Amino acid sequence: MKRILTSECSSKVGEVVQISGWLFNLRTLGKIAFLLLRDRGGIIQVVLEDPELIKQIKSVQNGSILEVTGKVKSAPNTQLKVEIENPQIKIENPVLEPFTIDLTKSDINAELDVVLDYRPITLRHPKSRAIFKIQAGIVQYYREFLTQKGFTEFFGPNIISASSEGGAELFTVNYFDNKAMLSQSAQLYKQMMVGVHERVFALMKCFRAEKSATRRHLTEATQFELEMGFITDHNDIMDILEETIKFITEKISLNYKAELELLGITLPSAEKQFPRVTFKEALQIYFERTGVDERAEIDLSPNAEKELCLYAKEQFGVDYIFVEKFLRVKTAFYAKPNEVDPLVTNYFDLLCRECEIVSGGQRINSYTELVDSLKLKGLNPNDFEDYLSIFKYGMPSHGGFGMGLERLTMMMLGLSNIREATLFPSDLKRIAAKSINQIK
Ligand code: AMO
Repeated sequence: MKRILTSECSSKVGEVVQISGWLFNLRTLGKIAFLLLRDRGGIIQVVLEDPELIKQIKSVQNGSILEVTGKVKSAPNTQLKVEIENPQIKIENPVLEPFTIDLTKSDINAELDVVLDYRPITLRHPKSRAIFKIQAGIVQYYREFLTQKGFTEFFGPNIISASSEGGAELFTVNYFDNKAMLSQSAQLYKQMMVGVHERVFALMKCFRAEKSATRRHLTEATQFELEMGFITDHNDIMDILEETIKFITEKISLNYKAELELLGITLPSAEKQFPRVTFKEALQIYFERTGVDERAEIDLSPNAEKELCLYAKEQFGVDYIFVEKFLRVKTAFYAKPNEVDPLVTNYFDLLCRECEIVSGGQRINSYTELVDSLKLKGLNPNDFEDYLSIFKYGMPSHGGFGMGLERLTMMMLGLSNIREATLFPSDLKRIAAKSINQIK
């Protein structure tokens, strides 16, 4: 008999089917036992009444791989509205060691550190699975939307020979007899790709050797990268970003209802227009609302970001807010200075719920201006030779953005730590979830 999925059983009431999956849990109630079997379609209840079978299965640990053959019966009170009765059960691969964390409880009652110590297994918890199902959906809809809008996906390099962002936040790796670097973003490559396809996007790993041990920083993150040519200014980039977020939100709320319900969350509201305030206005709003005077600061503090999100929610009924025209001293060398006020750039951040999830803007597209800007930031134009060459051979006005996948997932799902939205997080204490102390 051919295996079917638990989710396909509802159309097979009265028929004998074969399903395979993980033993999620077993409960005995007097002479009956209820076995829950999990596969990628969901969790189905299997009713056991044969005393011999119950005795045999009772000794099998959760997580064991089972093949169940039985008759599908309607059961309106169960998750899939059907259950399996009269089963024959084959133990395909038994679990021999009991697992110390109970995955059948509605939440894993353990500290995040413990959850990460056992990451390959704790990822199997239904809530964790729901987070990463939704994350995969976010990626799918990002691709779908931008492809519709005429963007071409590209795959940039992660091993590079010069910094892509400037700054010291770089990991170096031994590359045979040379030193190479892990890319901080696909910045230079996405700009190069504008010369090729005009509109491009990518989903790329980025590596940041930042010594920031916060709830929202990783050393290996994933970025949605986007770049497009023939723009008027950064407003065109904010427009496409806003449309992208609206599309993703609508699709996730429509197609991931079960996961959202399981997680008990409401997505950030994105229907109304996202407000756009300048950096200067943002600090003024923060001051007026809290009395905290950061108007002389050159960047937004985490508290200011949080307050601006509250402002957007209260005043505009939306959980997103753009802050634009950052000070030139604080923006990257490639950010285009504003024509009216050259002390600020046509650069923006998008904040959601409590923090920045996207940075982007219009880029400089003149060769000489770029060389000057590199020098102004203390960078050596010789290290950017390939990149600079595109500006000699035809570059339209262009701009783009970088959006952290894990940051977006964290904020969309209201998670308290970015590591919950990262399968195998690396940070100051861990490499791919494994504690550095354990590796040594
Ligand atoms: P930026 O450095 O602001 O901009 O990064 C863009 C977005 O990437 C995510 N992000 C991170 N997520 C987790 N941990 C980190 N350490 C981390 N660093 C960045 C955030 C952030 O908003 N090249 C520019 C983008 C551009 O101008 O197109 C850049 O990389 O969500």
